[in-house]
Amino acid sequence: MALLTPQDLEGLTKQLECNNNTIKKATGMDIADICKQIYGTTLDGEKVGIVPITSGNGIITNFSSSLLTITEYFGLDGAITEHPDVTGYYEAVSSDADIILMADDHIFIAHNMRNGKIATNHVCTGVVYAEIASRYKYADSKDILVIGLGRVGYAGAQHLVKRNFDVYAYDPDRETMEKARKELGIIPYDPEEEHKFSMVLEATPNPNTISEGMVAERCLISTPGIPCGLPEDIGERNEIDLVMEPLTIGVASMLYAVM
Ligand code: NAD
Ligand code: 2YG
Ligand code: MG
Repeated sequence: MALLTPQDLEGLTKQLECNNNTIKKATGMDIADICKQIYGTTLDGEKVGIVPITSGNGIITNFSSSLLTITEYFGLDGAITEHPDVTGYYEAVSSDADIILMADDHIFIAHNMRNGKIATNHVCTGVVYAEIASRYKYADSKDILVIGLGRVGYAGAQHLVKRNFDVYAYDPDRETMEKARKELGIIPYDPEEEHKFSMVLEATPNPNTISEGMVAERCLISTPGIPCGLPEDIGERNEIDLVMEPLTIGVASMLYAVM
């Protein structure tokens, strides 16, 4: 799995504000409104314990401090524990944290200690980016394209099917496509075919996954994928609203999911 780098997290607040403006312009709602709509919950100053985790590839510089910035941006009372790992977890629980945030190389969770709810970053990221794409004001139909059906994209596609969109999807992995067709009822999409979408969810770890034949002249591309899958020239030739941000939107979704 591709891990975040400290460079991805540079200028996080600016990236957040810029994306929030794009989302408002494209959907009429901001990130918090979208999360409230998805989960039917609100945040109310909860205490969030952020536990650095050293296992595997270890601490990512700025990861915990970025989580602190995000929790504070959404009006919560965040704190990074002094120690990492089990000692840090003990510290967070002992200091009465309502929600614990922590990640190793495989899974990133939010756990609400009050109500027992637990949420993962990959599912919450897929769901929130899918919801953003689906709320595009200038959509020309209910057709929506999902590019990449891994942990994030599969959850996004599932969310869109539940919301009754016509969900087309593409992943080069045949078994993944077959599973998504059988389990979710997605419509298999062939990237060689000319079918232009005004709403796109891209969730791959690769660049240049989006081609001219896939996108309507005016469209919303909602993509958690790092690096960005949209080639620069396609962005220049079309009127594209691009939502793309490395951490905040997914974490907001996790926080609302456990309320
Ligand atoms: P994953 O490895 O589980 O899935 C990636 C999928 O993309 C795979 O199924 C792969 O076959 C598919 N794929 C590769 N090239 C493709 C192409 N050209 N067209 C279509 N599909 C293609 O990864 P994941 O956990 O789902 O994460 C996806 C991306 O999202 C990664 O870059 C990850 O770092 C990023 N991510 C971002 C956030 C965020 O908040 N921005 C959160 C979580 C993950
Ligand atoms: O506590 C730390 O500093 C580290 N143990 C954090 C490790 C996080 C690893 N996960 C990722 O890089 C992502 N794939 C998931 C993060 C979500 C946003 N892209
Ligand atoms: Mg995010």
